[in-house]
Amino acid sequence: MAKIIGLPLKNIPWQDKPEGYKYPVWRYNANPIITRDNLYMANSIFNSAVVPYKDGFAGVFRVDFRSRAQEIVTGFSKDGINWELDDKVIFHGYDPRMCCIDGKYHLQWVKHTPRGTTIGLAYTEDFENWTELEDVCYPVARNGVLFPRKINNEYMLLIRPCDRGHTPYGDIFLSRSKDLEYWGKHRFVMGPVNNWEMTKIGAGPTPIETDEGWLTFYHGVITSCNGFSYSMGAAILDKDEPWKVLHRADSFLLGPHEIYECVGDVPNVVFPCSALCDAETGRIAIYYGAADTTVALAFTTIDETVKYILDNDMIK
Ligand code: BMA
Repeated sequence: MAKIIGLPLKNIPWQDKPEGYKYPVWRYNANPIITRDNLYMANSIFNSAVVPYKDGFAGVFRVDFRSRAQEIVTGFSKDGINWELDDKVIFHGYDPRMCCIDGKYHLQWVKHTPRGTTIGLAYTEDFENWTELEDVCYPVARNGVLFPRKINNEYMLLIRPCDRGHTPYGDIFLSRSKDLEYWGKHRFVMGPVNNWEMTKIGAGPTPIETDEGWLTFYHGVITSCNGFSYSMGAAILDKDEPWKVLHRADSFLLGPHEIYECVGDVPNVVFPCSALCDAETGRIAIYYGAADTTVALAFTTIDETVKYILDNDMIK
């Protein structure tokens, strides 16, 4: 039995696994939970991140408006499923991730610069006032994901160097910092190996601390005759040296199957950006962008996921 190391989250959104379902991650039966109808002038609302906040939840949402500007807005929810989005743009860019460290909510997002995208960092305590930090690196990079605590006195960030377009390659690296300002001591973490992720991979939700190491969900991309197809994989990274991959599933855990994952602005995309977890019960709720159009929700437990990774482990 694997254990999540962290806080209890009694009000985690949850649905039991459907009877007879064999796979480790199952979908919320009323998906998608957020559509373009959640915000006036939205073309699509998708790859987004949520955290426990006060007696409910807060989130940072990717909204592509009807102008097709890519923006980030905040939103709030009592139950993690029904969300009220604010129309005020907090940052320009896309694919936000978020974690809480010492009472500060840290946002990482893909930030546009005239020379391509980089990873922006900012934090807030109240989701109103934001302090923006230096960009993590020079362009071009995407999929910046911060670990939820310092490890041996250093912040750690997963990052995916890329090009200015729809990058046809991509490995996950890790950068370290003592102050969230200067980043270095870069390490290679992992690259595509299996067919389902052969084109590129990128980190997803904030890694989850467990007694086995850091459970890290990520997206992997295969290129077919019809273009890219995005699925969700999982690996366990070393507790103290998280650039070391201890275990990694050779097959995806969630891929585009349902209609809202297969049809949309970009078909066949499951793009996880956030996971809530309850250390008491081992429950995990994963928020993912579906077909670059909506936000959907899926569930697993630490036991189900770790068992699947170990049963299909490609690290021998
Ligand atoms: C990536 C990013 C994601 C998007 C995905 C599929 O390069 O732009 O935001 O979900 O492509 O289009």
